[in-house]
Amino acid sequence: MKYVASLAAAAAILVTGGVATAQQELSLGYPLAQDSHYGDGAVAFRETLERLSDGKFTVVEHPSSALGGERDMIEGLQIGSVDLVITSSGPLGNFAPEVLVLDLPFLFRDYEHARGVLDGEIGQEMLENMRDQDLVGLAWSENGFRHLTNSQRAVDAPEDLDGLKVRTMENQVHMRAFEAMGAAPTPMAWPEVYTALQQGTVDGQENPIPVIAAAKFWEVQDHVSLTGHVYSPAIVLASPFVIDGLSEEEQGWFYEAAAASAAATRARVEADEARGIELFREHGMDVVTEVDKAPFQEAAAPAWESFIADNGDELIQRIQAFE
Ligand code: EAX
Repeated sequence: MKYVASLAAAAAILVTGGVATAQQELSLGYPLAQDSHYGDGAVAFRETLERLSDGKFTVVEHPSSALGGERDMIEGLQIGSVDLVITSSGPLGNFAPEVLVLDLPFLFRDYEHARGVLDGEIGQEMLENMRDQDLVGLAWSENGFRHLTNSQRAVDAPEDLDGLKVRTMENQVHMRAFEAMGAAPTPMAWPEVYTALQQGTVDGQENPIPVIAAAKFWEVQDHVSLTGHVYSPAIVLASPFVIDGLSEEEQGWFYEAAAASAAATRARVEADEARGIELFREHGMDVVTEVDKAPFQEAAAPAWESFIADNGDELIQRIQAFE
């Protein structure tokens, strides 16, 4: 009922050439500032959808977690209080457990591998299956390979993580991996992270270069280690309340807008990565660029074992076999 009321409030009647068309204003939430890879993705989504639909659908951006944390926004899609979301896949496994495989540390070899799997059969199956969770997966987008930052010391081996309080996303696979690597993982929603780092509630956090830059973590963290311990997908999601009932052509506009969004986000991830290390150093951070990944991978192995015990390894094998 709430949705119907808000839709009615948001809908205006647009009269073009004597034909009355309902115009629909849609909310698009994302966790980062507008000047970020998600912001670039949001602009591309908005411009593409408005162009394809000839203004029938308009999009209002709500950056910087204005509509809540990532988990809150996903719940909002399910009940129809939020229309569109760009989010990391961090909390997504709590809704669609199948995607948890993507969170395994050191699963993806590089960007090409990750993008290929997500845009290919495996990723597309996952998007389709999200319908069962009252979510419409429009396209996989990108956050990037995650790296560790902290306030205490330069980290270049798992031993350096010993006892370090590291904020992780609300994701069981990530928590298990950090525990196995010797850290003390503390799950926390994104909107709380900056303050937790500032106040020393946690010593560190891990995120891709574009997120570290967008959040200006140099203000609260001294050390960065390019551990690249896990690839972090992002996703463009819509509420079934928006998509259901649209014609096939209209639905197609949303998928096309999401594809344009993912492309713009990935391009910005690449640009941010190219200038990230220099930017961090300019802001006084100590950056460990040469990290030997093998010992981290070995230390994180128990996270794989727990995952396989619960879910088997069929999907892992399909992903690893992807060329
Ligand atoms: O989506 O919570 C996180 O660490 C995410 O990577 C961040 O919100 C960007």
